[in-house]
Amino acid sequence: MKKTVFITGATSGIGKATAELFAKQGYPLVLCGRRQSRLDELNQELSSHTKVHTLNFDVRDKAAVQNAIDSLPSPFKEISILVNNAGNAHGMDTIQEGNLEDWDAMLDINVKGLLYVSKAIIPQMIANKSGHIINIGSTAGKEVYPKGNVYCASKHAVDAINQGMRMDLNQHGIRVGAVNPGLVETEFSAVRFKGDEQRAENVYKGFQALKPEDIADIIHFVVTRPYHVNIADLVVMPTAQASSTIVNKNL
Ligand code: NDP
Ligand code: 8X3
Repeated sequence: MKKTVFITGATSGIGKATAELFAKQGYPLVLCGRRQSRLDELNQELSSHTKVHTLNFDVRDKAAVQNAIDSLPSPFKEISILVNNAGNAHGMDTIQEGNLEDWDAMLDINVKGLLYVSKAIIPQMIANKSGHIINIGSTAGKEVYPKGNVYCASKHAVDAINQGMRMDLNQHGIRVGAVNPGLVETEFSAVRFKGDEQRAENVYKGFQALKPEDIADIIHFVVTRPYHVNIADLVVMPTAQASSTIVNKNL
């Protein structure tokens, strides 16, 4: 029997591609997001491969997070692999022009949401003396770029939380690691630019961005290493990208 994988932000992009890959490998899945129609579609699409349970909650709502996880039926209760993926950038402004609601969204979702989900799942991993947590960070958690201020801060926080989690859970035999992608073509920029499709498309124009399937593949590699191997921190960029601000559009 394969281990149960719990994926936040499974309705789109990296989370969805990860759900699809793990489903094909036969892992029981708990898939989370806020868009119920997408959760239903995923459930229908993936149930031919594996057992799927969907949970609809906003990671910002700590009571909803705990209730959703408490509500899991017994075949899904024992979570062995947690992929902390839900998150987005909201806006891209100088600090002086930044929007307070965007700042709240990024810190509440990318940082506090990740903490709430982890806090609800870690106790049973400790009780089972096993578990694997993969935190989806970003190159934005390794460097800062102009107008990236608060998004970068949120991902730097994920980097710190990843390290802290690994230290604190070490005594319990729980593996913790981060996957930090560069530019991946998903709904990320459409969310960041609030539906301005042209602006979102321009982000990925003129070079081959990473695909969400590339990150899913890496997450699968990370979790299929032998137990004594923990990929603690991994950075992956498109070949065309050298840093947040250097992208070769002439390849
Ligand atoms: P998408 O916008 O395609 O997916 C984001 C996912 O997060 C969706 O499934 C969305 O589901 C979920 N989500 C967003 N807000 C909430 C919330 N408040 N509560 C619950 N779920 C939420 O973007 P990506 O796939 O690109 O992003 C996934 C992760 O990867 C993020 O953490 C992002 O920061 C990170 N990342 C992305 C990169 C990129 O270039 N695309 C690069 C580096 C890191 P729903 O709306 O249904 O709730
Ligand atoms: C997403 C990558 O460069 O758009 O985390 O911030 S970037």
